[in-house]
Amino acid sequence: MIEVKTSQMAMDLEDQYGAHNYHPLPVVLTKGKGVYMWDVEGKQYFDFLSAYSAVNQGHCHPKITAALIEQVQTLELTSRAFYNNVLGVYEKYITEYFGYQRVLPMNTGAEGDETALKVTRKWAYTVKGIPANQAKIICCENNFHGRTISVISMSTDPEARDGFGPYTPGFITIPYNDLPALEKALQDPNVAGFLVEPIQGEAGVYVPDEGYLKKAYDLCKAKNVLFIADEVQTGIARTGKLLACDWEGVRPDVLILGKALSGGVYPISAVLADDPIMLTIHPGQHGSTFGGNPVAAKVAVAALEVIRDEKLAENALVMGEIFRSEVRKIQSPFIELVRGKGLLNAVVIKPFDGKTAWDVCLKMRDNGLLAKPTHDHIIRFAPPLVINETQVREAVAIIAKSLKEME
Ligand code: IF1
Repeated sequence: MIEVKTSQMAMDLEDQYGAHNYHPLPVVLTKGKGVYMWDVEGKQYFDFLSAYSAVNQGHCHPKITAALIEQVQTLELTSRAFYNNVLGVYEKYITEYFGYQRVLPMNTGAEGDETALKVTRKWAYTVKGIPANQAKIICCENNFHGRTISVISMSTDPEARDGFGPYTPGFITIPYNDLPALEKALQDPNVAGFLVEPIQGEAGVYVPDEGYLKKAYDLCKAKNVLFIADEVQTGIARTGKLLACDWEGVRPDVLILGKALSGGVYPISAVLADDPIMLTIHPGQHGSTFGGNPVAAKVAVAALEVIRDEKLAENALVMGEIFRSEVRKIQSPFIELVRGKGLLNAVVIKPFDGKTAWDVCLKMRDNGLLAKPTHDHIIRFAPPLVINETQVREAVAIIAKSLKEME
């Protein structure tokens, strides 16, 4: 294998041989530990993306990597054609952890969402009694649930969607954070479920009004419609509670998890639900070669233990408060708005002097902090949840310095 000696060489290789489906910030990372990452030249950075909230437990957490290494050297994959001695232990652990009767293990977040759609449709036909092929699922404008054909069929983002038709039917799109629109859509007797992100991530960390989730849940209940929460990004302590739905005491009928379920070391997703919903799926009707494999099972247990043992929800809550209040003190013509919950935060950037959010991210990179713009004018700030107060203050100083240098 050829050795990458410079950042330029790594970028050239990706440019020449990879599909051009991403536009990364120009920085080539080679090592990670806790809240830090290092580039090929040895420069150290704060990671304020956490691989889109997959690395909540911090980079290369010793307990999670040890679980992975031990299991991968013992038994890596059996497929679900046979039982293995780890999966059931994981299933008991995660269902008790989140308070559900059953789990269906998959790999990526998009597969988790696909699974939730299938489970909901199956429940609609076999339990609710919706006529064959008539089930509808309500989704929200500006959602992000992944990249598969059915998932992008729900998207309202032209970039995610255009040029990939024909689309999967059976979705009703309503505005996010709009209870009257939900109430109206729920009049249709063929509605099976309402799929929602408790905070919209890709939309720019859009936090709905207080009470929205609870009232939406109650509206769904009144119509015997499943409340499906996509907590792939918001779940697992990111927002300062174990689940973002916990903020309003809502227990989703169908819960989708991904990303931090592995602490970033392995693709692991899961759908949780109770018997009347989950047991509508019978052998042969859904699955995946890798879903629930022994390595994933061991890793997920370790990753969830770390969240609990290190009190990462509690830490995210406190550090998030400090982060937002410190960033709000920065005097800069670039800052329009700071919002978020726990350590899922966004700063809305006002273009100034021809400079955009992308330029701010380049400047922060130069000063040792990595973050990524979304929608041209929003920067997401979501460090690993193991960050401490000194590090939060250092990071905010880098953000302030970077904005100052751009004036
Ligand atoms: C990329 C965004 C974040 C998600 C929710 C399901 C999935 C995601 C709520 C699918 C994935 C990612 C994927 C990543 C960019 C990223 C993202 F900016 F696009 F929106 F996090 F904010 N549900 N989100 O956020 O999970 O299949 O990717 O495992 O590069 O596309 P996946």
